[in-house]
Amino acid sequence: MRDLFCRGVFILLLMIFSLEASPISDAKKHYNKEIRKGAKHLPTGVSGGSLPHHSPRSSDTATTFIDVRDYGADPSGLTDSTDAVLKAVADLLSSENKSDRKMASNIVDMGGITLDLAGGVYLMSEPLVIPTYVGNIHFIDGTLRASSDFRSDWHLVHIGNTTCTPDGQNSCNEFISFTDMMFDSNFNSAGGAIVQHVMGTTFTACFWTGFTGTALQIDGGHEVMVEFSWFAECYWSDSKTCIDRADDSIAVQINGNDHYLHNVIIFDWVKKGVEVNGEANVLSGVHTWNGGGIGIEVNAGSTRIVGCYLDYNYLLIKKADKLLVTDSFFLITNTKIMTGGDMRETLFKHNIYSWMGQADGVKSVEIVDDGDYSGIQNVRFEDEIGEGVLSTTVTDTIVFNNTDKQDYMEVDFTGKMVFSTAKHVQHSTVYGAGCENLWVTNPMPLLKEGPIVRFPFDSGWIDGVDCEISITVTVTN
Ligand SMILES: *[C@@H]1O[C@H](CO)[C@@H](O)[C@H](O)[C@H]1NC(C)=O
Ligand SMILES: *[C@@H]1O[C@H](CO)[C@@H](O)[C@H](O)[C@H]1NC(C)=O
Ligand SMILES: CC(=O)N[C@H]1CO[C@H](CO)[C@@H](O)[C@@H]1O
Repeated sequence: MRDLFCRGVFILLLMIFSLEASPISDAKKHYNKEIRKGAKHLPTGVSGGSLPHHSPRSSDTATTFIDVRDYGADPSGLTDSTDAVLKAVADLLSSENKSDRKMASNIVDMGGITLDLAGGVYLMSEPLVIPTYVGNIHFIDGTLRASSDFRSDWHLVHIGNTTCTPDGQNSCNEFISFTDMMFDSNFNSAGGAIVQHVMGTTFTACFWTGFTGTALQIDGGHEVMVEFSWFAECYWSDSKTCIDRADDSIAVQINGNDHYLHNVIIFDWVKKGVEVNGEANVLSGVHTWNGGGIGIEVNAGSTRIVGCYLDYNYLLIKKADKLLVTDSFFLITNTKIMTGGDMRETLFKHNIYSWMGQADGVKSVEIVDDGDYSGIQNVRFEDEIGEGVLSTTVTDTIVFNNTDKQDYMEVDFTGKMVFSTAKHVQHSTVYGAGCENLWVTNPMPLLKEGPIVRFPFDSGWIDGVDCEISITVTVTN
Protein backbone atom coordinates (compact mmCIF):
# COMPACT_ATOMS: atom_id res chain seq x y z
CA MET A 1 0.00 0.00 0.00
CA ARG A 2 2.81 2.36 0.90
CA ASP A 3 4.51 1.59 -2.38
CA LEU A 4 1.43 2.25 -4.40
CA PHE A 5 0.66 5.37 -2.49
CA CYS A 6 4.14 6.78 -2.97
CA ARG A 7 4.11 6.01 -6.63
CA GLY A 8 0.69 7.66 -6.90
CA VAL A 9 1.99 10.80 -5.24
CA PHE A 10 5.08 10.78 -7.40
CA ILE A 11 3.08 10.54 -10.63
CA LEU A 12 0.72 13.23 -9.42
CA LEU A 13 3.62 15.55 -8.63
CA LEU A 14 5.08 14.95 -12.05
CA MET A 15 1.76 15.74 -13.67
CA ILE A 16 1.33 18.92 -11.67
CA PHE A 17 4.86 19.91 -12.50
CA SER A 18 4.41 19.40 -16.21
CA LEU A 19 1.09 21.23 -16.25
CA GLU A 20 2.24 24.18 -14.18
CA ALA A 21 5.85 24.56 -15.08
CA SER A 22 6.35 23.18 -18.55
CA PRO A 23 6.37 25.79 -21.29
CA ILE A 24 4.93 23.09 -23.57
CA SER A 25 1.60 23.23 -21.78
CA ASP A 26 1.19 26.94 -22.55
CA ALA A 27 1.67 26.16 -26.18
CA LYS A 28 -0.63 23.15 -26.07
CA LYS A 29 -3.80 24.73 -27.41
CA HIS A 30 -2.02 26.58 -30.15
CA TYR A 31 0.01 23.55 -31.06
CA ASN A 32 -3.11 21.40 -31.33
CA LYS A 33 -4.71 23.88 -33.65
CA GLU A 34 -1.66 23.71 -35.90
CA ILE A 35 -1.90 19.97 -35.99
CA ARG A 36 -5.60 19.97 -36.73
CA LYS A 37 -5.12 22.36 -39.60
CA GLY A 38 -2.27 20.68 -41.34
CA ALA A 39 -1.40 17.50 -39.60
CA LYS A 40 -0.66 15.46 -42.66
CA HIS A 41 1.90 17.97 -43.83
CA LEU A 42 3.92 18.17 -40.65
CA PRO A 43 7.29 16.62 -41.22
CA THR A 44 8.16 13.42 -39.45
CA GLY A 45 9.68 14.00 -36.08
CA VAL A 46 7.87 17.26 -35.29
CA SER A 47 6.27 16.60 -32.00
CA GLY A 48 5.14 18.27 -28.85
CA GLY A 49 7.70 16.33 -26.89
CA SER A 50 5.61 15.32 -23.93
CA LEU A 51 2.12 15.60 -25.37
CA PRO A 52 0.86 12.05 -25.41
CA HIS A 53 -1.99 12.27 -27.88
CA HIS A 54 -1.04 15.13 -30.05
CA SER A 55 2.18 14.19 -31.70
CA PRO A 56 2.51 12.77 -35.18
CA ARG A 57 4.54 9.59 -35.10
CA SER A 58 5.61 8.84 -38.63
CA SER A 59 4.64 9.87 -42.13
CA ASP A 60 3.04 6.58 -43.12
CA THR A 61 0.78 6.54 -40.07
CA ALA A 62 0.09 10.26 -39.75
CA THR A 63 -1.60 11.13 -36.49
CA THR A 64 -4.58 13.28 -37.24
CA PHE A 65 -7.42 14.81 -35.34
CA ILE A 66 -11.03 14.88 -36.30
CA ASP A 67 -12.94 17.58 -34.45
CA VAL A 68 -16.61 16.61 -34.09
CA ARG A 69 -17.63 20.28 -34.29
CA ASP A 70 -16.48 20.29 -37.92
CA TYR A 71 -19.27 17.81 -38.60
CA GLY A 72 -21.93 20.01 -37.03
CA ALA A 73 -21.98 18.39 -33.59
CA ASP A 74 -23.45 20.73 -30.99
CA PRO A 75 -20.96 21.07 -28.12
CA SER A 76 -23.55 22.76 -25.91
CA GLY A 77 -25.40 19.46 -25.47
CA LEU A 78 -28.72 21.13 -26.27
CA THR A 79 -29.48 19.48 -29.61
CA ASP A 80 -28.91 15.89 -30.69
CA SER A 81 -25.43 15.34 -32.17
CA THR A 82 -25.80 11.66 -33.06
CA ASP A 83 -25.59 12.07 -36.84
CA ALA A 84 -22.62 14.42 -36.65
CA VAL A 85 -20.67 12.27 -34.20
CA LEU A 86 -21.36 9.06 -36.13
CA LYS A 87 -20.35 10.74 -39.39
CA ALA A 88 -17.12 11.91 -37.76
CA VAL A 89 -16.46 8.36 -36.53
CA ALA A 90 -17.22 6.97 -39.99
CA ASP A 91 -14.65 9.36 -41.47
CA LEU A 92 -12.20 8.49 -38.75
CA LEU A 93 -12.51 4.85 -39.74
CA SER A 94 -12.82 5.39 -43.49
CA SER A 95 -10.54 3.38 -45.71
CA GLU A 96 -8.80 6.56 -46.82
CA ASN A 97 -7.59 7.07 -43.29
CA LYS A 98 -6.39 3.52 -42.82
CA SER A 99 -2.71 2.77 -42.95
CA ASP A 100 -1.23 -0.26 -44.66
CA ARG A 101 0.17 -1.42 -41.39
CA LYS A 102 -1.42 -4.25 -39.49
CA MET A 103 -1.50 -4.91 -35.79
CA ALA A 104 -2.07 -8.37 -34.28
CA SER A 105 -4.58 -10.74 -35.89
CA ASN A 106 -4.82 -8.57 -39.01
CA ILE A 107 -6.25 -5.57 -37.14
CA VAL A 108 -5.79 -2.39 -39.21
CA ASP A 109 -3.45 0.10 -37.56
CA MET A 110 -5.27 3.44 -37.71
CA GLY A 111 -2.05 5.22 -36.85
CA GLY A 112 -3.27 6.95 -33.70
CA ILE A 113 -6.10 8.85 -35.37
CA THR A 114 -8.01 10.81 -32.74
CA LEU A 115 -11.57 11.97 -32.36
CA ASP A 116 -11.43 15.25 -30.48
CA LEU A 117 -14.59 16.18 -28.59
CA ALA A 118 -13.06 19.60 -28.02
CA GLY A 119 -14.42 20.00 -24.52
CA GLY A 120 -18.05 19.77 -25.64
CA VAL A 121 -21.09 17.86 -24.42
CA TYR A 122 -22.79 15.83 -27.14
CA LEU A 123 -26.29 14.47 -26.86
CA MET A 124 -26.50 10.98 -28.36
CA SER A 125 -29.53 8.85 -29.19
CA GLU A 126 -27.52 5.94 -30.62
CA PRO A 127 -24.26 4.31 -29.60
CA LEU A 128 -20.91 5.23 -31.01
CA VAL A 129 -19.83 1.87 -32.47
CA ILE A 130 -16.24 0.89 -33.13
CA PRO A 131 -16.37 -2.11 -35.44
CA THR A 132 -13.99 -5.05 -35.37
CA TYR A 133 -10.53 -5.15 -36.95
CA VAL A 134 -9.40 -1.58 -36.27
CA GLY A 135 -6.92 -0.43 -33.65
CA ASN A 136 -4.71 2.43 -32.52
CA ILE A 137 -7.59 4.92 -32.29
CA HIS A 138 -8.12 7.56 -29.63
CA PHE A 139 -11.03 9.53 -28.23
CA ILE A 140 -10.36 12.59 -26.12
CA ASP A 141 -11.70 15.54 -24.16
CA GLY A 142 -15.47 15.72 -23.93
CA THR A 143 -18.79 14.35 -22.73
CA LEU A 144 -21.15 11.89 -24.41
CA ARG A 145 -24.63 12.16 -22.92
CA ALA A 146 -27.52 9.77 -23.64
CA SER A 147 -30.72 11.47 -24.76
CA SER A 148 -34.19 10.28 -23.76
CA ASP A 149 -34.39 8.44 -27.11
CA PHE A 150 -31.44 6.21 -26.22
CA ARG A 151 -32.29 2.52 -25.82
CA SER A 152 -32.20 1.69 -22.13
CA ASP A 153 -30.30 -1.57 -22.62
CA TRP A 154 -27.50 -0.07 -24.74
CA HIS A 155 -24.23 1.64 -23.89
CA LEU A 156 -23.05 5.01 -25.17
CA VAL A 157 -20.00 3.40 -26.74
CA HIS A 158 -19.81 -0.12 -28.16
CA ILE A 159 -16.36 -1.44 -28.96
CA GLY A 160 -15.79 -4.75 -30.74
CA ASN A 161 -17.95 -7.82 -30.88
CA THR A 162 -18.10 -11.12 -29.00
CA THR A 163 -18.71 -13.06 -32.19
CA CYS A 164 -15.21 -12.17 -33.37
CA THR A 165 -12.65 -14.87 -32.52
CA PRO A 166 -9.86 -14.81 -35.10
CA ASP A 167 -7.32 -16.81 -33.11
CA GLY A 168 -6.43 -17.97 -29.62
CA GLN A 169 -6.48 -14.43 -28.19
CA ASN A 170 -10.10 -13.92 -29.25
CA SER A 171 -9.49 -10.24 -29.83
CA CYS A 172 -10.46 -8.23 -32.90
CA ASN A 173 -9.56 -4.75 -31.77
CA GLU A 174 -6.38 -3.48 -30.21
CA PHE A 175 -5.41 -0.25 -28.45
CA ILE A 176 -8.51 1.90 -28.42
CA SER A 177 -8.16 4.68 -25.85
CA PHE A 178 -10.51 7.12 -24.14
CA THR A 179 -8.94 9.96 -22.22
CA ASP A 180 -10.43 12.84 -20.23
CA MET A 181 -13.99 11.89 -21.09
CA MET A 182 -17.31 11.83 -19.29
CA PHE A 183 -19.82 9.08 -20.04
CA ASP A 184 -23.15 10.47 -18.88
CA SER A 185 -25.84 7.83 -19.32
CA ASN A 186 -28.26 10.45 -18.02
CA PHE A 187 -30.54 7.66 -16.67
CA ASN A 188 -31.36 6.82 -20.28
CA SER A 189 -28.70 4.32 -21.30
CA ALA A 190 -27.62 1.18 -19.42
CA GLY A 191 -24.07 2.43 -19.22
CA GLY A 192 -21.13 4.22 -20.76
CA ALA A 193 -19.20 1.54 -22.62
CA ILE A 194 -19.22 -2.12 -23.53
CA VAL A 195 -15.88 -3.55 -24.63
CA GLN A 196 -15.98 -6.94 -26.34
CA HIS A 197 -12.98 -9.03 -27.34
CA VAL A 198 -10.54 -6.16 -27.32
CA MET A 199 -6.85 -6.43 -26.49
CA GLY A 200 -5.83 -3.23 -24.74
CA THR A 201 -8.50 -0.61 -24.33
CA THR A 202 -7.65 2.16 -21.90
CA PHE A 203 -9.99 4.51 -20.07
CA THR A 204 -7.87 7.16 -18.39
CA ALA A 205 -9.30 10.02 -16.35
CA CYS A 206 -12.88 9.21 -17.28
CA PHE A 207 -16.03 9.97 -15.28
CA TRP A 208 -19.10 7.77 -15.53
CA THR A 209 -22.52 8.73 -14.25
CA GLY A 210 -26.28 8.31 -14.66
CA PHE A 211 -26.06 4.61 -15.52
CA THR A 212 -28.93 2.29 -14.68
CA GLY A 213 -27.22 -0.98 -15.63
CA THR A 214 -23.50 -1.64 -15.95
CA ALA A 215 -21.46 1.51 -16.53
CA LEU A 216 -18.53 -0.38 -18.03
CA GLN A 217 -18.93 -3.96 -19.22
CA ILE A 218 -15.86 -5.87 -20.32
CA ASP A 219 -16.53 -9.10 -22.21
CA GLY A 220 -13.59 -11.29 -23.11
CA GLY A 221 -10.46 -9.74 -24.55
CA HIS A 222 -7.40 -8.95 -22.47
CA GLU A 223 -5.82 -6.02 -20.68
CA VAL A 224 -8.56 -3.47 -20.69
CA MET A 225 -7.19 -0.85 -18.31
CA VAL A 226 -9.29 1.61 -16.35
CA GLU A 227 -7.29 4.15 -14.39
CA PHE A 228 -7.76 7.43 -12.54
CA SER A 229 -11.50 7.14 -13.15
CA TRP A 230 -14.70 7.79 -11.24
CA PHE A 231 -18.02 5.96 -11.31
CA ALA A 232 -21.08 7.51 -9.66
CA GLU A 233 -24.62 6.52 -10.46
CA CYS A 234 -25.61 9.86 -8.95
CA TYR A 235 -23.81 12.71 -7.30
CA TRP A 236 -23.72 12.73 -3.52
CA SER A 237 -25.82 15.86 -3.49
CA ASP A 238 -28.66 13.94 -5.22
CA SER A 239 -29.36 11.59 -2.34
CA LYS A 240 -33.07 12.40 -2.14
CA THR A 241 -33.81 11.40 -5.72
CA CYS A 242 -31.26 8.67 -6.15
CA ILE A 243 -30.68 6.67 -3.01
CA ASP A 244 -33.65 4.34 -3.53
CA ARG A 245 -33.54 4.06 -7.32
CA ALA A 246 -34.83 0.63 -8.32
CA ASP A 247 -32.08 -0.67 -10.60
CA ASP A 248 -29.27 -3.19 -10.54
CA SER A 249 -26.46 -0.80 -11.29
CA ILE A 250 -22.88 -2.04 -11.42
CA ALA A 251 -19.92 0.25 -11.99
CA VAL A 252 -17.58 -2.27 -13.65
CA GLN A 253 -18.39 -5.82 -14.67
CA ILE A 254 -15.42 -7.90 -15.81
CA ASN A 255 -16.41 -10.94 -17.84
CA GLY A 256 -12.97 -11.83 -19.08
CA ASN A 257 -9.38 -12.46 -18.07
CA ASP A 258 -6.37 -10.26 -17.36
CA HIS A 259 -7.98 -6.84 -17.02
CA TYR A 260 -6.86 -4.00 -14.74
CA LEU A 261 -8.58 -1.43 -12.58
CA HIS A 262 -6.11 1.01 -11.11
CA ASN A 263 -6.97 3.96 -8.90
CA VAL A 264 -10.69 3.82 -9.53
CA ILE A 265 -13.31 5.49 -7.31
CA ILE A 266 -16.84 4.10 -7.18
CA PHE A 267 -19.36 6.09 -5.24
CA ASP A 268 -22.86 7.03 -4.53
CA TRP A 269 -25.57 4.44 -4.75
CA VAL A 270 -24.09 2.10 -7.26
CA LYS A 271 -25.68 -1.18 -6.14
CA LYS A 272 -22.54 -3.20 -6.80
CA GLY A 273 -19.11 -1.64 -7.31
CA VAL A 274 -17.07 -4.20 -9.23
CA GLU A 275 -18.20 -7.67 -10.27
CA VAL A 276 -15.34 -9.96 -11.26
CA ASN A 277 -16.49 -12.94 -13.33
CA GLY A 278 -13.26 -13.70 -15.19
CA GLU A 279 -9.88 -15.04 -14.09
CA ALA A 280 -6.64 -13.24 -13.27
CA ASN A 281 -7.90 -9.67 -13.04
CA VAL A 282 -6.17 -7.02 -10.94
CA LEU A 283 -7.88 -4.40 -8.80
CA SER A 284 -5.47 -1.95 -7.23
CA GLY A 285 -6.29 1.29 -5.50
CA VAL A 286 -10.02 0.74 -6.00
CA HIS A 287 -12.02 2.77 -3.48
CA THR A 288 -15.69 1.90 -3.18
CA TRP A 289 -18.03 4.16 -1.23
CA ASN A 290 -21.26 3.31 -2.96
CA GLY A 291 -23.37 3.65 0.15
CA GLY A 292 -23.66 0.13 1.55
CA GLY A 293 -24.07 -3.22 -0.17
CA ILE A 294 -21.39 -4.86 -2.27
CA GLY A 295 -18.16 -3.02 -3.00
CA ILE A 296 -16.36 -5.82 -4.83
CA GLU A 297 -17.73 -9.27 -5.71
CA VAL A 298 -15.33 -12.03 -6.72
CA ASN A 299 -16.78 -14.96 -8.66
CA ALA A 300 -13.63 -16.19 -10.36
CA GLY A 301 -10.15 -17.32 -9.46
CA SER A 302 -6.72 -15.69 -9.54
CA THR A 303 -8.15 -12.27 -8.70
CA ARG A 304 -5.69 -9.88 -7.06
CA ILE A 305 -7.11 -7.17 -4.79
CA VAL A 306 -4.23 -4.96 -3.73
CA GLY A 307 -4.31 -1.72 -1.79
CA CYS A 308 -8.06 -1.28 -2.18
CA TYR A 309 -10.35 0.65 0.16
CA LEU A 310 -13.76 -0.84 0.91
CA ASP A 311 -15.55 2.02 2.52
CA TYR A 312 -18.79 0.81 4.10
CA ASN A 313 -19.22 -1.73 1.23
CA TYR A 314 -18.26 -5.30 1.77
CA LEU A 315 -16.00 -7.62 -0.19
CA LEU A 316 -17.99 -10.69 -1.26
CA ILE A 317 -15.99 -13.79 -2.16
CA LYS A 318 -17.97 -16.51 -3.88
CA LYS A 319 -15.03 -18.30 -5.42
CA ALA A 320 -11.52 -17.96 -4.10
CA ASP A 321 -9.21 -20.16 -6.04
CA LYS A 322 -5.77 -18.49 -5.98
CA LEU A 323 -7.20 -15.22 -4.71
CA LEU A 324 -4.90 -12.58 -3.25
CA VAL A 325 -6.23 -9.82 -0.97
CA THR A 326 -3.47 -7.66 0.49
CA ASP A 327 -2.76 -4.25 1.95
CA SER A 328 -6.41 -3.26 1.79
CA PHE A 329 -8.42 -1.15 4.17
CA PHE A 330 -11.97 -1.88 5.25
CA LEU A 331 -13.90 0.90 6.95
CA ILE A 332 -16.94 -0.25 8.97
CA THR A 333 -17.36 -3.24 6.67
CA ASN A 334 -16.07 -6.76 6.25
CA THR A 335 -15.21 -9.62 3.96
CA LYS A 336 -17.94 -12.21 3.46
CA ILE A 337 -16.86 -15.62 2.26
CA MET A 338 -19.31 -18.16 0.85
CA THR A 339 -18.17 -21.66 1.73
CA GLY A 340 -19.78 -23.37 -1.25
CA GLY A 341 -17.19 -22.30 -3.86
CA ASP A 342 -13.72 -23.71 -4.21
CA MET A 343 -11.29 -21.97 -1.88
CA ARG A 344 -7.76 -23.05 -2.60
CA GLU A 345 -4.32 -21.47 -2.50
CA THR A 346 -5.72 -18.17 -1.32
CA LEU A 347 -3.97 -15.53 0.75
CA PHE A 348 -5.31 -12.64 2.81
CA LYS A 349 -2.46 -10.60 4.25
CA HIS A 350 -1.88 -7.18 5.81
CA ASN A 351 -5.50 -6.04 5.66
CA ILE A 352 -6.98 -3.72 8.25
CA TYR A 353 -10.64 -3.69 9.30
CA SER A 354 -11.41 -0.45 11.07
CA TRP A 355 -14.77 -0.54 12.85
CA MET A 356 -14.59 2.71 14.82
CA GLY A 357 -16.53 1.03 17.61
CA GLN A 358 -19.39 0.03 15.30
CA ALA A 359 -18.74 -3.67 14.79
CA ASP A 360 -21.77 -4.64 16.93
CA GLY A 361 -20.85 -8.30 16.88
CA VAL A 362 -20.09 -8.37 13.15
CA LYS A 363 -16.87 -10.17 12.36
CA SER A 364 -14.24 -8.71 10.08
CA VAL A 365 -14.25 -11.98 8.16
CA GLU A 366 -17.67 -13.54 8.03
CA ILE A 367 -18.13 -17.11 6.84
CA VAL A 368 -21.44 -17.50 5.04
CA ASP A 369 -22.25 -21.18 5.13
CA ASP A 370 -23.78 -22.05 1.78
CA GLY A 371 -22.23 -25.47 1.30
CA ASP A 372 -19.75 -27.80 2.93
CA TYR A 373 -16.17 -26.85 3.60
CA SER A 374 -14.66 -29.63 1.53
CA GLY A 375 -13.35 -27.18 -1.09
CA ILE A 376 -11.38 -25.16 1.47
CA GLN A 377 -7.73 -26.01 1.19
CA ASN A 378 -4.67 -23.94 1.91
CA VAL A 379 -6.51 -20.67 2.52
CA ARG A 380 -4.36 -18.35 4.61
CA PHE A 381 -5.15 -15.31 6.68
CA GLU A 382 -1.97 -13.77 8.03
CA ASP A 383 -1.20 -10.53 9.86
CA GLU A 384 -4.73 -9.18 9.68
CA ILE A 385 -6.09 -6.55 12.05
CA GLY A 386 -9.74 -6.19 12.99
CA GLU A 387 -12.64 -7.56 15.04
CA GLY A 388 -13.08 -11.29 15.45
CA VAL A 389 -10.93 -14.19 14.43
CA LEU A 390 -8.50 -13.36 11.66
CA SER A 391 -6.14 -16.24 11.40
CA THR A 392 -5.96 -19.60 9.71
CA THR A 393 -2.78 -20.68 11.44
CA VAL A 394 -3.12 -21.07 15.19
CA THR A 395 -0.64 -22.31 17.76
CA ASP A 396 -1.72 -23.52 21.17
CA THR A 397 0.03 -25.22 24.09
CA ILE A 398 -1.72 -27.43 26.59
CA VAL A 399 -0.34 -29.01 29.71
CA PHE A 400 -2.04 -32.30 30.30
CA ASN A 401 -2.07 -33.95 33.68
CA ASN A 402 -3.74 -37.24 33.08
CA THR A 403 -5.65 -37.47 36.28
CA ASP A 404 -8.77 -38.38 34.28
CA LYS A 405 -6.99 -41.47 32.99
CA GLN A 406 -7.86 -40.81 29.33
CA ASP A 407 -6.13 -42.67 26.53
CA TYR A 408 -5.72 -39.51 24.43
CA MET A 409 -4.94 -35.79 24.69
CA GLU A 410 -7.05 -33.22 22.87
CA VAL A 411 -6.45 -29.65 21.72
CA ASP A 412 -9.55 -27.65 20.83
CA PHE A 413 -9.26 -24.70 18.42
CA THR A 414 -12.98 -23.85 18.36
CA GLY A 415 -13.44 -20.11 17.95
CA LYS A 416 -9.77 -19.53 17.26
CA MET A 417 -9.65 -20.01 13.47
CA VAL A 418 -11.36 -18.33 10.52
CA PHE A 419 -12.49 -21.73 9.25
CA SER A 420 -13.46 -24.68 11.44
CA THR A 421 -10.98 -26.86 9.66
CA ALA A 422 -7.57 -28.12 10.65
CA LYS A 423 -6.13 -29.93 7.71
CA HIS A 424 -2.44 -29.52 8.44
CA VAL A 425 -1.16 -30.18 11.96
CA GLN A 426 2.33 -29.75 13.36
CA HIS A 427 3.17 -30.49 16.96
CA SER A 428 5.94 -30.84 19.45
CA THR A 429 5.67 -32.62 22.77
CA VAL A 430 7.54 -32.36 26.04
CA TYR A 431 7.20 -35.27 28.45
CA GLY A 432 7.63 -34.70 32.17
CA ALA A 433 8.95 -37.04 34.81
CA GLY A 434 6.98 -40.22 35.17
CA CYS A 435 5.91 -40.29 31.51
CA GLU A 436 8.49 -42.82 30.46
CA ASN A 437 5.92 -45.34 29.26
CA LEU A 438 3.50 -42.89 27.66
CA TRP A 439 3.83 -41.49 24.14
CA VAL A 440 1.37 -39.66 21.96
CA THR A 441 1.00 -40.96 18.42
CA ASN A 442 0.07 -39.13 15.21
CA PRO A 443 -2.52 -36.39 15.62
CA MET A 444 -6.05 -36.94 14.30
CA PRO A 445 -7.86 -33.75 13.28
CA LEU A 446 -11.53 -34.27 14.13
CA LEU A 447 -13.01 -32.08 11.43
CA LYS A 448 -16.59 -33.13 11.86
CA GLU A 449 -16.57 -32.04 15.48
CA GLY A 450 -14.81 -28.76 14.71
CA PRO A 451 -11.17 -27.78 14.77
CA ILE A 452 -10.19 -30.34 17.41
CA VAL A 453 -6.98 -32.32 17.25
CA ARG A 454 -6.68 -35.56 19.21
CA PHE A 455 -3.39 -37.21 20.14
CA PRO A 456 -3.91 -40.87 21.13
CA PHE A 457 -1.40 -42.54 23.47
CA ASP A 458 0.36 -45.31 21.65
CA SER A 459 -0.48 -47.93 24.24
CA GLY A 460 -3.71 -46.44 25.48
CA TRP A 461 -4.03 -45.39 29.09
CA ILE A 462 -1.58 -47.17 31.35
CA ASP A 463 -2.82 -47.48 34.86
CA GLY A 464 -0.59 -45.99 37.50
CA VAL A 465 1.15 -43.53 35.20
CA ASP A 466 0.69 -39.99 36.37
CA CYS A 467 2.75 -37.51 34.45
CA GLU A 468 2.58 -34.12 32.85
CA ILE A 469 2.75 -33.65 29.08
CA SER A 470 3.02 -30.29 27.36
CA ILE A 471 2.07 -30.24 23.69
CA THR A 472 2.35 -27.33 21.26
CA VAL A 473 0.19 -27.61 18.18
CA THR A 474 0.02 -25.46 15.05
CA VAL A 475 -2.95 -26.02 12.79
CA THR A 476 -3.53 -24.62 9.32
CA ASN A 477 -6.62 -25.27 7.28
C1 LIG B 1 -21.69 -8.17 -33.77
O1 LIG B 1 -21.68 -9.14 -34.78
C2 LIG B 1 -22.96 -9.65 -35.09
C3 LIG B 1 -22.81 -10.80 -36.07
O2 LIG B 1 -21.84 -10.52 -37.03
C4 LIG B 1 -23.84 -8.51 -35.63
O3 LIG B 1 -25.13 -8.98 -35.90
C5 LIG B 1 -23.90 -7.41 -34.58
O4 LIG B 1 -24.58 -6.29 -35.09
C6 LIG B 1 -22.52 -6.96 -34.17
N1 LIG B 1 -22.62 -6.00 -33.08
C7 LIG B 1 -22.05 -4.82 -33.09
C8 LIG B 1 -22.27 -3.96 -31.93
O5 LIG B 1 -21.39 -4.41 -34.02
C1 LIG C 1 -1.10 -33.88 38.52
O1 LIG C 1 -2.02 -34.65 39.27
C2 LIG C 1 -1.51 -35.29 40.39
C3 LIG C 1 -2.56 -36.15 40.99
O2 LIG C 1 -3.69 -35.42 41.33
C4 LIG C 1 -0.93 -34.28 41.37
O3 LIG C 1 -0.32 -34.95 42.45
C5 LIG C 1 0.06 -33.42 40.66
O4 LIG C 1 0.52 -32.43 41.53
C6 LIG C 1 -0.51 -32.81 39.42
N1 LIG C 1 0.49 -32.06 38.73
C7 LIG C 1 0.32 -30.78 38.39
C8 LIG C 1 1.46 -30.14 37.68
O5 LIG C 1 -0.72 -30.18 38.63
C1 LIG D 1 -8.27 13.32 -40.61
C2 LIG D 1 -8.56 12.74 -41.94
O1 LIG D 1 -7.67 12.50 -42.70
N1 LIG D 1 -9.80 12.49 -42.22
C3 LIG D 1 -10.24 12.02 -43.48
C4 LIG D 1 -10.74 10.60 -43.36
O2 LIG D 1 -11.38 10.22 -44.56
C5 LIG D 1 -12.43 11.06 -45.01
C6 LIG D 1 -12.98 10.50 -46.26
O3 LIG D 1 -13.57 9.27 -46.04
C7 LIG D 1 -11.94 12.46 -45.21
O4 LIG D 1 -13.00 13.31 -45.57
C8 LIG D 1 -11.31 12.96 -43.94
O5 LIG D 1 -10.75 14.22 -44.13
